[in-house]
Amino acid sequence: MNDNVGGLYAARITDAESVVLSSHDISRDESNPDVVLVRPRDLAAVPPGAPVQDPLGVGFLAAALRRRGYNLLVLDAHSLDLDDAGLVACLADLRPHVVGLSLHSFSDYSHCVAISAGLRSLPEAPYCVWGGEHATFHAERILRQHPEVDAVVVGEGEETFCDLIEQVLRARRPADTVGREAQPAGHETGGQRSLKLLPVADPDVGLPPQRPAGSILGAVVRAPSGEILHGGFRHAIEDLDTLPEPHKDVVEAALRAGKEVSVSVLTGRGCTHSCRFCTAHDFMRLGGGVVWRRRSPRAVADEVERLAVRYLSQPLVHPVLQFQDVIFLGTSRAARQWVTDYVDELERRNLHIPFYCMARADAIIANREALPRLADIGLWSVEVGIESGVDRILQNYNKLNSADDNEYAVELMRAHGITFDASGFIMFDPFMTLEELRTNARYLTRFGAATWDFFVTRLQLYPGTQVREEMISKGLFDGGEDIGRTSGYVFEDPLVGLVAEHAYYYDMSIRELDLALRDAKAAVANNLRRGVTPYLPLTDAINLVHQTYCNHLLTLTDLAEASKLKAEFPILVSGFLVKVKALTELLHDILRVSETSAHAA
Ligand code: B12
Ligand code: SF4
Repeated sequence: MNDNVGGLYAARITDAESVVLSSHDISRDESNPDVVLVRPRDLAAVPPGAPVQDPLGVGFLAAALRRRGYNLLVLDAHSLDLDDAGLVACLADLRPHVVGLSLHSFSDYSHCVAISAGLRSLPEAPYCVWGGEHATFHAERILRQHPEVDAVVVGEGEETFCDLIEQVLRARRPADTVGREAQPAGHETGGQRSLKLLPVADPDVGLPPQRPAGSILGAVVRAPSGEILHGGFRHAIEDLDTLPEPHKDVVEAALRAGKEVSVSVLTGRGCTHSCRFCTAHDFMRLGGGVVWRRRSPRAVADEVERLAVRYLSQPLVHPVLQFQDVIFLGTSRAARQWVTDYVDELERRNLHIPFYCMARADAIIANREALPRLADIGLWSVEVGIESGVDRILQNYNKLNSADDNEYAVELMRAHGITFDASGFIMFDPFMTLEELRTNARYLTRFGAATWDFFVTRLQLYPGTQVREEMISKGLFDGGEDIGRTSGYVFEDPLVGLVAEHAYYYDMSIRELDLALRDAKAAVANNLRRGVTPYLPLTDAINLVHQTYCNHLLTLTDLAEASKLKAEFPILVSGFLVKVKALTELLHDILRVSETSAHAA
C-alpha cells in the first residue's frame, strides 16, 4: 500500500448526518475498495494556484454508493497533486474492482483516456466506467474508440452506477454479498427499480469476469461479445430530497493537503430553458421527467447550515458558498415562492452566509423585489448568462432574453451591491458579422466586468448541443467524431475568423493585468457593499483597462476589414503589451494607495 494514498484517503462517512470523520488509518476493506472514484485534472482548465473545486457529481455518487454499502474512495488529482500516471500508480496499489472516472468536460478527455489505458495494463484491471456531462453525449463513441473503457453512465448517475457496480461485483466476487449494509433510500424502492431492463446477472451462468451480462438502464456497456449495448435512458429522480447530501471527500482531502478549496451546494437539477449551445435542459432527464426539479428550501438550508459550521470559518476555505445550479432563480410563481421560503428559512436561523449563484437575466428581473432580502442573507455575486450583446445572436441561441434585459438585470444587481460575472459571454460566434463583433466588444466594455478572456471567447460546440449539429450539417465543423474537440470550426465570415485567430493571450503579462483587474474590482465591490464610495482613481483605472482591451479588439477588426491585419499584427501586439504592462503597474499603485487611505479612514 502506497503511504501517500493510505494517509490521504482514509475517510469514512456516516451517511445519515453526512459528517466526514477523517482517519489516517485505512481499514482492511478500504485497502481494497469496491470502487474508486477519480477526478482527473487538466492544468489548462484548472491552472496552478487555483483553489480546489468541490465536485458535486462525485460527492452525490459517493453518498449514493456508500448508502448502498460499497467501500469507496475518492482520488482527486488536484488535492493530491497527482498527474495521470500518479493516479494509475495509486489505483494499482488500491486494487479496486471498479474505477469510475468523471469526464466533466472536454478538457478532461485526454486524462480519462490516459488513466483508463494505464488501468488496462495492470495485472488485475478494474472495471472501468466513465460518467459526467461530456461522457454522456459521446457515450457510444467512447466505447467504439476506447477498448479500455467498459461502460459509460449517461445522465444522472446515482442509481445507474449502483446497479452497474452490483452487476460487476456479482460477476467478479460470486461468493461475496454485494452492497452488504445497503440502506435503501426512498427513490431506490419505488417505481424506479421496476424500470430496469434486465435482471442482475447470475454469477452461476459463467459470465466472464469484468463483463455484465447485458445492458443496464441508464448506461452504455460493452458486452462480452464486444457488442455495444445501450440500456436506454433512465427517468429523472423525482424527489431530490431522497438523495443523501453529497459527501465532501474532495474538500476534506484538499484541507488535509493544505490547499485552498471552495465548497459547493446544489438546490436542484435541470433547466427551464433550452439554449442551443447548452445541454442543461436534457442532460439530467434523458429518460423524461420534470425539466427543473428542486430540493425543499428546508433541506437546502439544513445543508447550508451544516457546511457553514463545518467549513466556512476555516482559513483555507473560500468564504463564499458556491451554488452550482445552472439556474438558482426562476420566473414562475413556484420558483419565486421557493426563494421566499428559502430566505425565510435562513432568516429564521439568523444565517447570513456569503454565496454565489447562477441566474438568467429574466429571472433576476422577476425576483427584483427579493433582491434586498437575498443580498441580506449573503447573495454576493451572480453569474449571469449574458452571452451576447446582439439580439439576433441571442435569438439564434434561443436565449429568450434581449441585450436590454441583460443590461437591466446588471443594473439591478449593482443597485443592491451584488457583484456579477458574465463569464459565459461569447465574443466570437461562427455566424456573426464584423459589425456584430464590434457591437459585442462595446457592449461588454459598458458592463466593466471583463478580463481579457471575455474578449477572446469563442462559441464552444459541446456534444449534444443543437449548435454543434448545425455546424456539422453546414460543413463548418469536421470534428463530429472527435471526442475532445469543441472548437476549430470555420466561421461563416472568414474575416471574423481571421480576427478570432489573432485574439488570444499573447503573453503572460496579460494574466497579470487580469489578476490586478480582479483585485481592483473586488476592492470596488467591497466598498459598495459597505456603503462607501469607491476610490475614484481605481474606478477610472478599471475603465481604462476595459477600454484598452476593447480598443485592441476593435483595431484588429478594422485591420481585418482593411486587409492589413497580417501585416500590422506584430507592431500592434507589441504596442498592446506595452500598455498592458503600464496598466498593471498603474493598477497596483492605485490599489496600494486606496488600501492605505481606507486604513487611514
Ligand atoms: C459546477 C461546474 C463546474 C465547476 C466544478 C467542476 C467539477 N469538477 O465538478 C468548475 C467551475 C470548476 C467547472 C469547471 C469547468 N467546467 Co464546468 N460545469 C459546472 C456546472 C455548472 C455544474 C456541474 C454540477 O455540479 N452539476 C451537478 C452534479 C450533481 O452533476 P454532475 O457533475 O453532472 O454529476 C452527475 C452525472 O454527470 C454523473 N457523473 C458525473 N461524474 C461521474 C462519474 C462516473 C464514474 C459516473 C458513473 C457518473 C458520473 O453522476 C452525477 C450525479 O448524478 C456544469 C453545468 C451543467 N449543465 O451541469 C458545467 C459544465 C459541466 N462545465 C463545463 C465546462 C466546459 C467546464 C470547463 C472546461 C470550463 C473552462 N473552460 O474552464 C472547466 C473544466 C474544469 C474541470 N474539469 O473540472 C461544461 C461542459 C461541456 C462539455 N461537454 O465539455 C458544462 C456543461 C457547462 C457549459 N455548458 O459550459 N465547472
Ligand atoms: S444556457 Fe443557461 S438558461 Fe440556457 S439552457 Fe443552459 S443553463 Fe439553461
